[in-house]
Amino acid sequence: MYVLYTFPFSQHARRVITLLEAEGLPWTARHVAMDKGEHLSDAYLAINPNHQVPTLVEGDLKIHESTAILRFLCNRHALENWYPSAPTVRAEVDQWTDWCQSRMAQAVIDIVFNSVFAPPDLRDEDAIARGKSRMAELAPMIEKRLADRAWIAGTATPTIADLAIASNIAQLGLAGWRPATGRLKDWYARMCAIEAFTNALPEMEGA
Ligand SMILES: N[C@@H](CCC(=O)N[C@@H](CS)C(=O)NCC(=O)O)C(=O)O
Repeated sequence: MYVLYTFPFSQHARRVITLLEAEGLPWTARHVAMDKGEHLSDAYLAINPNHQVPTLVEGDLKIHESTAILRFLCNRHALENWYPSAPTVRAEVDQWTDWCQSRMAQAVIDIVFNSVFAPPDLRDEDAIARGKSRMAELAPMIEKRLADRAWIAGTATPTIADLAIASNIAQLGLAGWRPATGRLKDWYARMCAIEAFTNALPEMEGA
């Protein structure tokens, strides 16, 4: 049985929950009270020194980094559709998954944290502007890549790259940012047709 340390508004945890649920893997959630600072406690830091969710635990095994967790689950349970083993396809899945983490994630945090979660006196308007400008650069890349394909890596079904990117797009919804262009919008609608994905979304006005 996997234990996933999680928090409802975490876009990084959401992608892991989607995969666990979509594949019917045995897991249980362990809520980390981030609003009360539990992620900074010694007990949690012993599990994840980065004071972040998600962390996947199974016995002595502890994995942080949501995309590492996704890859681990796919490898262990032979989830070929979500993480194809053909090297050229896998390279494209890895490319977009890493792109999501290295290019998109900070823009999403800049926008959503400062528009929604930060106390009003700590909101950083420059960070919001920086995030929006970055998203204006990144969203057209997805739009362009989807020109000849339904899913980002050109597969017949969604992969962990779609899952990672869509988790971030969903998070942007909290700040009122929604996919505006045709293919991106249609792709996001396809993701939302995956029950496990929409079930993993938090209930919140604007989302
Ligand atoms: N690269 C990490 C990022 C995880 C992350 O940023 N988690 C946020 C919640 S979505 C968090 O726990 N933030 C608290 C902190 O950084 O102290 C991953 O993909 O798992």
